[in-house]
Amino acid sequence: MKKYLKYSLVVIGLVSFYACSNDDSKPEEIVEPAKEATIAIKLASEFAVQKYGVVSIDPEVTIENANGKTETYQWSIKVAGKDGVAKDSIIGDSKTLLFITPKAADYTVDFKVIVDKIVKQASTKVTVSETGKTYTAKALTLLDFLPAPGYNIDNYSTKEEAFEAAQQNIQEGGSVALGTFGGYMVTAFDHTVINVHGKRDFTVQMATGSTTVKYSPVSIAVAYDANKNGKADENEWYEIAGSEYHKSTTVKNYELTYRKPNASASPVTGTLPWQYDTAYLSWTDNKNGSGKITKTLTRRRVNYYPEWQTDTYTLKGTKIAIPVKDVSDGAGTAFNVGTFDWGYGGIADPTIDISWAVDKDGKKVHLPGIDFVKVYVPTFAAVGANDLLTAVFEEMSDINFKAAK
Ligand SMILES: [Ca+2]
Ligand SMILES: [Ca+2]
Repeated sequence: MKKYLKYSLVVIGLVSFYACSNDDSKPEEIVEPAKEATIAIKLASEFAVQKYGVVSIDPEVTIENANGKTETYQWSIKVAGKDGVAKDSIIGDSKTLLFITPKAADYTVDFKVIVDKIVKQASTKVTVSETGKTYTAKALTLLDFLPAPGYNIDNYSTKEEAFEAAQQNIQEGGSVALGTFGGYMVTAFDHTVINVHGKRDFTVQMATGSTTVKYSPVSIAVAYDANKNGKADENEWYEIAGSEYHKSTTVKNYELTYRKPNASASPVTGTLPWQYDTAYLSWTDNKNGSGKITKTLTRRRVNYYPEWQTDTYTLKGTKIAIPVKDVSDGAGTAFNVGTFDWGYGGIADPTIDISWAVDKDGKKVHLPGIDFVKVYVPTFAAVGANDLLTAVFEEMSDINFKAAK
């Protein structure tokens, strides 16, 4: 082995492999030592931005003699630790840094390019100024809202009334019922929720169920207002790909059309005592499926269908299977309902990392932060006498938010 040590590291890797599988009788290969990689960085010395604003820091990086090695990037700032000693806090690992911070100050941002064992560093200064505005951790502005049918939705005769009531509930810390599959709401924060590197960023709290009231987790989509027009444009939305996203039972681009129940039709009683009207509310989907939602005896006086909606309406999203098990020997009076592991609202840990966002093809996207969040019900299931699985929104907040001093 000793005779090989004069060669470069690259060659050692290759030779070690041969040494394991072959005896020493193999003829020597003469390989020129590889040239060391060289890295050159051009980075502007100063940037300026307002707090919660995004500035793109885009260095020019030239690498020679990389010998097939891929470069890695690291952006960091110095942050005072609990002991008062400044430590490097990593804030990015892609070539371009989308810098955003909640605190007005001067930041020295360090940049490292690493190729194999060669490291090149550069730094720049970012001046972050105040905006004069005050901010809140919670998303309090409702932009859009449409519940799916459900026994617990708030009914109003016009869409405007329903919207106003939901907006007021959000601002006053109340709740908003979303019904069953596809029911949604879109809310806006008053600041861009920062996608903190390597950390979860916001949380979606939903009402928690009981023995008789069962709720569904909710799916989440996020939008960064990239064009700064204050609106969530169609091409700015990305879905949070949680634990169920890649499962074979998950149906992307699912569409469910609900039909308004005929108020004068006679109820079609089922065989079980709670089945008040088994033909109550018809639905069809875009997978050739169809069926009817049963009205339960307890809710017989409730209108499940939003009164302000016309004869039919369609809701869309990714449909996720949720385990639902009758534990009442088929009487339909008691159920165990499963949950999802991570990446959804209304689960044990409803904190979301913005880095889980994916595009329409399921490809990960990097967002510096998000301004808008859509919450929708991804399940379509009923739990017998306890009626439809629905979801009830309570609160959404930026978990890394620090109130201005
Ligand atoms: Ca994050
Ligand atoms: Ca926009």
